[in-house]
Amino acid sequence: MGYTAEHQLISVTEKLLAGGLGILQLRAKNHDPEHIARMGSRLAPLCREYGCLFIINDYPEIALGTGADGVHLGQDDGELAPVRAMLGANAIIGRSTHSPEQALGAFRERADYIGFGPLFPTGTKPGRPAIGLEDIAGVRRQLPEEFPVFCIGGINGNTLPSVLEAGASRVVIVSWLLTHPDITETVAALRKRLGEA
Ligand code: TZP
Ligand code: MG
Repeated sequence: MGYTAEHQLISVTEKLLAGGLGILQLRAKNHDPEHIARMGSRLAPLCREYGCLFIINDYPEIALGTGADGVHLGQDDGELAPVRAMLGANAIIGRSTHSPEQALGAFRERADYIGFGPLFPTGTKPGRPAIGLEDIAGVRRQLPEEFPVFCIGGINGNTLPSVLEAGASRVVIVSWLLTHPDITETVAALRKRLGEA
């Protein structure tokens, strides 16, 4: 990642944080671990300054080395227990889930939160079938109320009302936020709306 891309990442992050972002995940599929570690080392203190949790996707050892709050694992990223042993009881470990069965499985292996989706088709995860909104209420019902379920995938200003109506209380939004002309305002408005949901 060159200087401009790094600078852009920091600048976008500052805009997100200024709007009151609650959690930031560094997900950089096309970058090598050294770059991810370098970016993580810059983003971790920035997030802390704003009181935003910071999670590294895919690499527990980078989460450990950068002082991130935790790590996010996909379905193919192995068992959670060894990662917990590496990062400690206070680390936040999340898991991506794509069905009610996987959601329950992640809860049982003691994930701290799950991502649930993609609800809608999304260019951020091409080829991954959308699961729709029908299962959100069921997943919410089968898990304790305080267990965080983050609905993800294709959420934007148009789809958000239906996602909230389906029972979601937390959302992950990537492309809609990052392409919005006013990122800070949009995060602030979303926070307000989700607080009311
Ligand atoms: N996993 C399921 S959907 C998704 C990930 C990482 C990306 C969601 O991105 P967007 O751009 O908000 O649709
Ligand atoms: Mg992964």
